[in-house]
Amino acid sequence: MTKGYKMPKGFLWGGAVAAHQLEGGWDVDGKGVSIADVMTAGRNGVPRKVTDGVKEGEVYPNHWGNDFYHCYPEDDKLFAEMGFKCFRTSIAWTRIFPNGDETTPNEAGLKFYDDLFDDLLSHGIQPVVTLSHFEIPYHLVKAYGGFSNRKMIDFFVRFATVVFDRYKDKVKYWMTFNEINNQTAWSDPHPLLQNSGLQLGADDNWEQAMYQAAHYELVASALAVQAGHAINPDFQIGCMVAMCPIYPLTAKPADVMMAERAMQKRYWFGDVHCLGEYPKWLPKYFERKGFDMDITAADLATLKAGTVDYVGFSYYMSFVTKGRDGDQEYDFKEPDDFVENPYVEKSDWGWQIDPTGLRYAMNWMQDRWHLPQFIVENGFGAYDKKEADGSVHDDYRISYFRDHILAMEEAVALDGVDLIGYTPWGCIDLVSASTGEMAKRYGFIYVDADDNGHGSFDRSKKDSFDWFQQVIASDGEDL
Ligand code: P53
Repeated sequence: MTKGYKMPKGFLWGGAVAAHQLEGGWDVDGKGVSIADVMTAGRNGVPRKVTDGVKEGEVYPNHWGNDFYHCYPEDDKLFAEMGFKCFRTSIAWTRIFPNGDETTPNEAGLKFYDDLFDDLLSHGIQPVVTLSHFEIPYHLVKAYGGFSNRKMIDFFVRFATVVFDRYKDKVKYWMTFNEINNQTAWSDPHPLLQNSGLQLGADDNWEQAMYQAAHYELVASALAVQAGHAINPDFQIGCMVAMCPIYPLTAKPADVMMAERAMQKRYWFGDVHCLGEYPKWLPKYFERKGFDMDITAADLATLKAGTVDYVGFSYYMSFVTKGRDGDQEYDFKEPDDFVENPYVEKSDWGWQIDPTGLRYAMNWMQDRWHLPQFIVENGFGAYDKKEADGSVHDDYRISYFRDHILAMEEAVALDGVDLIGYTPWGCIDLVSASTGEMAKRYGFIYVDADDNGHGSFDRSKKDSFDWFQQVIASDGEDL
């Protein structure tokens, strides 16, 4: 056993998921079609496809997820048994506003989350809720072009206000947009579709479109923060960034400058969310690139007035980049400018395993954004083998968690980072966001289902279940 550091009293140990990746029930009780419902299954190295609506004969794994929509009472019991203090999930926008542009919400959708939150609370587990986790209503994509359209701000704020008001006594911790900065990478087609509901071809100026959509999202987020605080001043409303620190390959000055620019380009979203203003380099960059941005003075005032209460972030891996000698512009482009890190191992999906990077990132964010932090995703996607007796010996997962939790505890105990909680990703097996696979498993709880939705969907405990239970019971001391 490794000895860790005890986390402070009230620390929120838990687990994290997103509605579209586990609920299933994609067309029940009045739910509309979301982006996630038109994404087919991919595989390791094979991207998912987006179809124009739901098509006969295609495989859409988010339609069934792990059937949490029907199984949550059983799952909540298992979470409670592990000792969870909180559970992060998202609200499927299309359960509340099936098309996204209605004015009256769908009562059956609202009731589902009332029942889910009540059940969690009855086990002493507080819900932590993401408003938009990769699943904008598909109608808003088709009819409005997603967040390329300023009208989306109103639709999002209406959705946020309805659920803030409905769950004001059940939910304290909220996040506006999941991994808002995930869209800085260009890989056809989904980061922009998943994050912002933009469907662009390789010939479109995707980069300008990304900055514009992100701006509207940041304004929408700032308005939601203000609306939420007006509804309940005790709300804690955070941002959510995908934190993958980017290192220079060597001490060569050009490598260091490129890594600095890479960090600026991946994390300016956090500057706006937390500090309420655009960093100085960005308007210069828009000018140099000739991007004609719709950013008004009123928008800038909104951003300043709607800063977040905490930094929610995911951490899975770090990246590395290198400079180009004599290039004054350092126009880092993701993923083209990434290089391999010779010092770390990788998962079967090529994700670089780097626990120290978590501690590094927590220090970096503390110094830059000066806000409490909440690790709302961290975990290890792996192929698991279920033995004949039903057990799953996932020692590789335990070892990933042990190293990362220790790094997190060092950031708190030794470096003074103010950390609200820790919710490992996919605490119960669910559909992968990037590949649509079930085979890329993250859970402490195994779900008997394959990539095509075949299986009993029965739940069982992996070895990591008992291990994480012991971590929580010891407040993080027994790793
Ligand atoms: P999957 C890319 C890089 C880091 C995190 O990812 C990412 C992504 C996009 O896939 O997404 C987050 O399932 C996201 C979750 C997602 C999880 O990480 O691709 O917030 O929805 O499932 C893990 O292995």
